Amino acid sequence: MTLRFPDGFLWGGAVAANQVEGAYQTGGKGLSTSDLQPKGIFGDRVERHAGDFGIKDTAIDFYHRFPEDIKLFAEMGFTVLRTSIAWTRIFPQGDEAEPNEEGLAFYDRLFDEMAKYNIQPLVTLSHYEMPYGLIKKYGGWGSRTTIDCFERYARAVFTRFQHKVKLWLTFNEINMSLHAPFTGVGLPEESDQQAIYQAIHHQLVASGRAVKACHEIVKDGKIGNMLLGALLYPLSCRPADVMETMQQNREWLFFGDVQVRGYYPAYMKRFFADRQIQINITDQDKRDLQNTIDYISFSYYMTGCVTTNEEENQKARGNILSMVPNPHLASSDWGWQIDPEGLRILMNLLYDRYQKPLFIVENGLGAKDKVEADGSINDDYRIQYLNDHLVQVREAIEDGVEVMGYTCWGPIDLVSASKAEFSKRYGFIYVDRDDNGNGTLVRSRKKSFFWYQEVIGSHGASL
Ligand code: BGP
Repeated sequence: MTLRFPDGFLWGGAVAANQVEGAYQTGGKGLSTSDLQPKGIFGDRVERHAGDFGIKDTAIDFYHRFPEDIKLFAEMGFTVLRTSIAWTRIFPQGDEAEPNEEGLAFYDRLFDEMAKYNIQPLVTLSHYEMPYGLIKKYGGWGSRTTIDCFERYARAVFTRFQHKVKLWLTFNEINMSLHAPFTGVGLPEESDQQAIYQAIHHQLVASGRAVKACHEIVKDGKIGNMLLGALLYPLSCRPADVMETMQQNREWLFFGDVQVRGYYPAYMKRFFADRQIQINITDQDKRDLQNTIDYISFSYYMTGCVTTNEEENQKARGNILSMVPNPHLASSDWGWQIDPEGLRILMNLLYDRYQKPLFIVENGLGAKDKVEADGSINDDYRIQYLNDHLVQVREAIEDGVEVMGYTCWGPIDLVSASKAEFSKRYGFIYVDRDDNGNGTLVRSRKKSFFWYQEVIGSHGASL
């Protein structure tokens, strides 16, 4: 049997505004939550003053250098590029009556540049950032006013870019709000579960409203959700471990269940009751939630294990979620366990559960790269990781899973989200910059650049 990728399968990469653009105070942009977290999404929140050092302030200066970068993506053969719009370029404080023309004009230029090479944009409305103005004034997603502001923002960008952008996503890794409340819902880290779930509810309502607006405004447009694909396995076959694993998987699948089905799943009734959480859900909220997404997108980096054994639990590690290590898997330098087969398992699980097309919008290996004396970068470890994962995507397609495309994370080196480091690199394109902000920002092609070019050129046959 020859396994193949379907016609129309989109190939590309994914970046996020706050991790590449820089220019954090240019063009009328307001401060976002990301600007206040110079040490990453788990770092402390700080007040910013002009001239403070934060690696994301310049990032890779994509704001000014995007024509060169898009040209390099085109050289690899990209047919899609996932990026996000910085909400604060469009509504600097979040609650203005009218959008900021300079911000809109920037994204016009960016999408026009992509169009020159037939690269389709896939745009996330909010990737780990929101206007700080909405937090100061209303308390972020704790307030229903934020829902209205988000809808105004979504309608403004759908209207402006309706002919240039057909593929949209609402909130990046919406389930991360549980682990990084400030980044996810604009609440203090010490917020209790009651406050966090109410804010998440508001975000889910806003997601529904954005879906409705997209369907009204963007002809032939499609809008999806975005989940951190946090697949968990039981560490043992003890029924208690299997049960605990099911419960923990539900904590993230819950978001997909609401966004795909349009209502809260039955299991959340007991989940909330056990924790004395009461969500205020209005009749209008219920109607808004019924605007369900067209496709499911997700990130996939690793899997982890769950156990009810206290001693084993002490070994939990991994810097995004606490997972118990799987003894059968190797780890990246950052402790993320590498599991290509898990991607096939996850894709089957999501497709069985939802019967909606999937889009893998993030996948990749963060690693330290070495520049050789002749300037070459031989990132065979990255090639191996991506190759192994793409082989499993192809298997999942053969299993019957409908897949729209694949955008690996960080096709060009960028600032890492979790710790705002620069030395954790994902790119096919090297950017000369270090953790202290030194470097020329000059771009160069790594070995993986040519590998991916061949993969895309052969539509996956070279894998
Ligand atoms: C996801 C985020 C991205 C990204 C990626 C890699 O969670 O959506 O923004 O950065 O993870 O994580 P990191 O940058 O911490 O290595």
